[in-house]
Amino acid sequence: MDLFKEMAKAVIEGDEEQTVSLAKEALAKGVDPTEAIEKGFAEGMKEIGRLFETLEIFLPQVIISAEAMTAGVEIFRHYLLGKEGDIPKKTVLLGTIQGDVHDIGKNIVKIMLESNGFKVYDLGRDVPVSNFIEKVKELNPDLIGVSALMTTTMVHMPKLMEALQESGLRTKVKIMLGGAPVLPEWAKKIGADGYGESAMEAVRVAKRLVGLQGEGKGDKA
Ligand code: B12
Repeated sequence: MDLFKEMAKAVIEGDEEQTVSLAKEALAKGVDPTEAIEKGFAEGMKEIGRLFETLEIFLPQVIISAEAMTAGVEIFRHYLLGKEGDIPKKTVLLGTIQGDVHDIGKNIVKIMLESNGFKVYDLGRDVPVSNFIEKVKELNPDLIGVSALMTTTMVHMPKLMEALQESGLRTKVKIMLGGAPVLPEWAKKIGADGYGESAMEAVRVAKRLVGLQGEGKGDKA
């Protein structure tokens, strides 16, 4: 079986030892971490999503798979952080929106941004709109990245846009949205500067928004 398929299988089976060991194997073989995460682990998580939706598995199994994926991704994170240079960095304030505890995708976006030279302030998950505002004031980031995985929580994104307007911060910071239910048209409609459908796309869009090179199809938002 090829390595990416084994990585996906390990996530599906919720085998944390195996995700860690396969991540190490991928690094030893010189496989690109970004590709390994997206084509290996993330594919496994997609299948878990499908099985959950068709009621073939239940929440505890999703949690176990999520933990296995996180453990594997962490191996790549350590590796990528070790390769960082000292150049001044553009800053990104990142978080999963209010009411939403899904942070696997956001954490992958974080790793990809960090490994592409951004300094990321991670506010974590279930982040109230007011916290984003406070942190923008405190940290003055170049960009805000917001993730939402539920239709019931993405409704807080326009609230964040409004709060930024009202506090006079909107012109000082760019905003990029993502997460499975978020669409580029919607991001555009609520006035965001960019949208990324994957972590790789997030990096391209982020670079464009802060004036570094890079572009992607999510730019249109
Ligand atoms: C794993 C998972 C969980 C885990 C989360 C663990 C964790 N730490 O994240 C647990 C078990 C805790 C969980 C809980 C719940 N979940 Co859940 N969960 C999922 C599942 C199966 C996978 C999500 C995932 O991690 N995908 C893999 C990652 C890699 O993909 P991603 O998040 O999309 O991220 C990628 C891109 O979107 C993008 N991206 C992500 N963020 C950002 C941000 C920016 C700025 C950019 C540019 C890009 C970007 O890049 C990422 C990498 O490529 C989905 C099903 C699905 N199909 O999505 C349901 C799903 C999201 N969950 C759902 C539900 C309903 C729940 C619960 C309410 C369950 C319940 N009934 O009790 C609770 C919610 C609690 C809460 N308040 O948030 C629903 C949401 C439905 C809706 N309303 O829209 C889904 C769709 C399943 C379903 N069909 O019912 N869940």
